[in-house]
Amino acid sequence: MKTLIIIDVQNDFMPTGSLPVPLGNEIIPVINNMVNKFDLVLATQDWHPLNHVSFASNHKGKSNFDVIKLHGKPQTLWPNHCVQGTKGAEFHPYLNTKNFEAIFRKGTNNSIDSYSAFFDNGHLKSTGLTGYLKEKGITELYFCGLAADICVYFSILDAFNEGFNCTFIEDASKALDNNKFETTKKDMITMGIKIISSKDL
Ligand code: VGL
Ligand code: ZN
Repeated sequence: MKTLIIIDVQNDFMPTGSLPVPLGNEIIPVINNMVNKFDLVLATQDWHPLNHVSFASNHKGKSNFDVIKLHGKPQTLWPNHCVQGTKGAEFHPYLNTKNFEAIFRKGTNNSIDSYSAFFDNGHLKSTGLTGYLKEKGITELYFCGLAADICVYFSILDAFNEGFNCTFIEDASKALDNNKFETTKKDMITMGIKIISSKDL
């Protein structure tokens, strides 16, 4: 069963949002035009409480994009984004969500960040996505969305390590930092993850 996982296509990651991904809005028509090529379409939402540890506003004296140590690991501090129940956390209004079979929310625990659709950043807690996919016998996953160098990348890494066959759809994704994206792409190629264009589907 050919399965698409659409990562975090939410208002706050759009050019007019609080944590803008350059040209993030350009992927909407690309995604809408390809969803019918899949047997199953799933999506994620970054879904933070207002007191989330990844927000610079919750750390006295810290600024957006500072990096701190959290549970012994580097944590980037972000502007407030995708706060549960706000407009910014909603899917982009033009994204066709009609055929989404399920939506997985992540980053809901205030004390740990979660870039991947599968696990939090400390790999302490699963979102249940692996179990959901394995129960359905799914082996082949396609990924797209925002941000290509962060949440899409970490979702693909986890999916690969969970034994799924992974493909990244490049023109249906945009990166927050294009230099970092080049590195993550090399990583993906080294691991044997396929990188395609939606035209190849
Ligand atoms: C994301 C930074 C913080 C993402 C989420 O969806 O890529 N990036 N939270
Ligand atoms: Zn976030």
